[in-house]
Amino acid sequence: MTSNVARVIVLGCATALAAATPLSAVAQQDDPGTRTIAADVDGDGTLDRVTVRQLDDSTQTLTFEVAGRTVEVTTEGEGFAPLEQPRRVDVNSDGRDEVVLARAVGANTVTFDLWSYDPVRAKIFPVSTPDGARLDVFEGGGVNATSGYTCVDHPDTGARDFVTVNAYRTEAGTFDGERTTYSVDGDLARQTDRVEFTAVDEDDPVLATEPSSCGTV
Ligand SMILES: [Ca+2]
Ligand SMILES: [Ca+2]
Repeated sequence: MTSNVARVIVLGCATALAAATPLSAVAQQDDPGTRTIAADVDGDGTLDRVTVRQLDDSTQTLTFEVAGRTVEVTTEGEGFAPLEQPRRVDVNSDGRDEVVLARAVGANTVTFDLWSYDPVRAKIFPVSTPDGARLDVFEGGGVNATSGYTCVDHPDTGARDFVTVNAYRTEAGTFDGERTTYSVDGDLARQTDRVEFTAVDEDDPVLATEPSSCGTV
């Protein structure tokens, strides 16, 4: 299984185990290997339960309880605890929430995937670029780099773009990098703009990101 392929399980083994646990108990447990949030992943106006659960050192499950059904995907996830809280976002402002899920936590940078629920197929998909590669989202960077994501609204059309920023500090102390804009439709992220920059100061607006602009952090 490559990093770009997610194994999708609907009502799989782990889900069956979860189903045996009363929902109230799940909500109240303080398990560092599990995180639950509410998000409207199908866009019907009702919040759905979203749970990430660490299975082993390299695998985690993402479970949506939506419209009376439990849908789950098993994907890569480092064995870190406590788990990063999944983030409820709406990266295209269509009223259907996506979920930002940590895949790897490094010393300075967290790598995220963006997950989208398809109500028609009743499956969870990683947001990917047209070539099938997962859209990598990075945050952090430490002293010598900076990465993040932000959303840009277009009030005239109601559209919202998803923007990633990745830059590295040069020996001169300034930053070189890129700011890439995507239009996300379902699980497909089309690049609509890409700006490369060099020698910008750390407070330059081109480096600015505000995750909360994509929804609830
Ligand atoms: Ca819903
Ligand atoms: Ca959305």
